Amino acid sequence: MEQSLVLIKPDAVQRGLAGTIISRFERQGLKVVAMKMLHLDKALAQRHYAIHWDKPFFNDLVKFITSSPIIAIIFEGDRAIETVRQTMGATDPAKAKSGTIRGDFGLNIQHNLVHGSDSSETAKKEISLFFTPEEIFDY
Ligand code: IDP
Ligand code: MG
Repeated sequence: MEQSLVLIKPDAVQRGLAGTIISRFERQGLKVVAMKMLHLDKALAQRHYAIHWDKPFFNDLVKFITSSPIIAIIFEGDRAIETVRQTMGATDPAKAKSGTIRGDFGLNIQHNLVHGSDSSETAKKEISLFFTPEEIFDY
C-alpha cells in the first residue's frame, strides 16, 4: 500500500470543487486516511515547495497557496502515487487530458486546483509536514 499527499488548492476550495475532486480520487479506489482544512502560513508553504525555491514562479506560488484555506488529504491505495498523478493530469491544464481534474477544471498553470506527491520519497516528507502519526487512520 502506498500513501500520497494531496492538497486541494485555494482555487478549488473557492470554486466549490473540493467534493468533486475528492470523489474523482475515491472513484479510482483511493481511500482517505487523513484529512484537514487549513490556511497555510508562509513558512510551511516554503517548506512544502522547497524544491522549487529557485524557480521564477516560487514567490507567486507561495502567495497563491497561502491566499485562502486549502484541504490536505492523505490518500492510500495500491500505486497511490501514480494513480493520484494520473487522476490530476499534467501540471499545465492546457496540456492536461480531458477526463483528468486539471484537464476538466484547471484554469492555468498556477491555478491548477490540486497537488499530489511525485514519488514515495516526497510523499513521506510531505505527509510528515502536514500530519502527525496520530492523525492518520488505519481502517
Ligand atoms: P505539479 O504540481 O504537477 O507537481 P510542479 O512542477 O511540482 O507541478 O510545480 C508545483 C506547482 O507550481 C504547480 O502545481 C503550479 O501550481 C506551480 N507552477 C509550476 N510551473 C509553473 C509556472 O511555469 N508558472 C507558474 N506556476 C507554476
Ligand atoms: Mg510537484
